[in-house]
Amino acid sequence: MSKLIISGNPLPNMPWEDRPEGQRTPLWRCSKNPIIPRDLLPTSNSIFNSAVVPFGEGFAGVFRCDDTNRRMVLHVGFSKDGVNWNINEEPLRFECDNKEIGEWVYGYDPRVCFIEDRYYVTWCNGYHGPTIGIAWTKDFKTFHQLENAFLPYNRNGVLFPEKINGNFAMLSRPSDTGHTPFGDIFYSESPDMEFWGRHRHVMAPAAFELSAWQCMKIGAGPVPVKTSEGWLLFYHGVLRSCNGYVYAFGSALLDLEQPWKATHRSGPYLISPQTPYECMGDVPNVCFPCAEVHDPETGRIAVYYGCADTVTGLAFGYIPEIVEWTKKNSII
Ligand code: BMA
Repeated sequence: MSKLIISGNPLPNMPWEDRPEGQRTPLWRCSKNPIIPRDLLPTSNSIFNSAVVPFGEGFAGVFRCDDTNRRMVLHVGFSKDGVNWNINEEPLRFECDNKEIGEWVYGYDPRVCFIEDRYYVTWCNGYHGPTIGIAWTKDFKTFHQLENAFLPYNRNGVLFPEKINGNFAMLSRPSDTGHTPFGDIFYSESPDMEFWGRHRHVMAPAAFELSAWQCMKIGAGPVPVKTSEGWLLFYHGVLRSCNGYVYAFGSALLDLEQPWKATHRSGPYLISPQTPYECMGDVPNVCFPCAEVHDPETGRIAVYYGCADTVTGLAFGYIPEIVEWTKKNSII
């Protein structure tokens, strides 16, 4: 194969650890995991399923910090190295011209995506049930909230980092009000970040016999990474065991011009709950990726993922290896 081309700005200061000796899978865990403890804030019950992007000389993020009332709230954080974080004690509050939309109910599982000249936050926003909220910021101080993207109920709204066919594009996962026992990934486009349409089906859960970790529901994870072999998407998949839901994640490649067409999709998972901090916590057995940072020059990628709905973990890999692995192990 000719050299894989990876989009994005150089990021030589990204968090990184070399592959441990004997490690055979394409992603390996950070030795400092969990990098964010549950009680980093005086009022936090748990900090997980959070979004990180390069910002200024370092990194910024929007974090899901459930508080000790067990309310789901978002907080802004900053870091020099992407590993050690300072998270604002005050919750993030969005500015919104429309009171009906801007009224805060709850928010969780944020993603942050840089498009053109600003950072967009998408999150699971409480509005008569969960739906996808959208806001933008340029400085991680003031956030401007826009209309919700979809009707309730929806989760896992993940933007593409550039327009597709002239429109903004987003993956999402229609759901229900509870612990949804189903879920396919869909794709939608918008000319203005307000009106969303051209909805297309992307992927359904896999057949149990083919790939059991993703046989009940699936949902997009971090913002997709553009490569010459397609959009690299990490996504979570859920299996229902006799002890409840188990969340792992794998990878897929989506067509560059028609990203609702998945060309490859991994049968094996990349990361599944195996360490104590992934297997024990408020919701045991959850690995839930929401963000990535990468350096196109070296092909290095770091994936941020929530662990057991309690703490935040980090895993490392090389994009060209992950792309090759996804193709080699594809179930489509
Ligand atoms: C999903 C979301 C995630 C959570 C997961 C496991 O429905 O609520 O925030 O990590 O369940 O509890």
